[in-house]
Amino acid sequence: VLLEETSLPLFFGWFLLPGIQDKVRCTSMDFIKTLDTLEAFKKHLTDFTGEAEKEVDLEQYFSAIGALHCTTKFCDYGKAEGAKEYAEKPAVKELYGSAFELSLSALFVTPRTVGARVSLTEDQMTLWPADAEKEAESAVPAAATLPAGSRAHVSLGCAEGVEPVQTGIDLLEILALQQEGQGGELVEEMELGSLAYYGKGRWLLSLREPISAQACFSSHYG
Ligand code: ACK
Repeated sequence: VLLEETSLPLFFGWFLLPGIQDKVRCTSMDFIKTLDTLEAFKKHLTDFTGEAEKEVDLEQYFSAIGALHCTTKFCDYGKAEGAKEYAEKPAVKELYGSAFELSLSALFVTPRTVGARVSLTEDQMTLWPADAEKEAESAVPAAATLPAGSRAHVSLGCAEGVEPVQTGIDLLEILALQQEGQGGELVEEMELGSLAYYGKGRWLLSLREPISAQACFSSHYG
């Protein structure tokens, strides 16, 4: 076996430190619980259930994700395009193991996923792969037209049968609609921030106060 290939991780990313993981989980749970009670959400319930008049318990609907992280590069142990090049980038080598403060600026929910949007700083962008958005083009045609870093997120939960890779795609879809000036009707001011609806069960809560999350840049072998 080629040692070089097997030595590449499943993915590189920022891994949230334990204390802040709990805080993020609690905040997203609060949001989901509150969303579930809103009249506006109930009005669009069929997005989630497929049937009218059916109840949904959002807390049960999504299953939690293991260690919270923000993926930079999915390497698939070297099988993903550009994996080796990414691992060899000077910034990746230099910053491996370093601490960062991620800014979680929004929470979003769709019938598939729950996640947090991460707003990357210029420094953090040195670790962001140039084609991360473009790689999602088959799922979100406008993805490549969005600013670099748009896909940055922390997956918080997935509906049954949904893979975490969907969370970033759902975020890109919402941001593409924002860019086109479509949807995003302001639904209500919540304690945590402003809630907007983007159709087809897509909800985005822009946090009044972004959550600052300490994270370590590292990799995961799975
Ligand atoms: O929530 P995530 O960012 O979505 O974290 C997990 C992580 O890698 C381990 O599976 C992400 N992931 C999976 N497949 C891909 C892919 N093709 N492109 C980008 N990220 C991916 C997944």
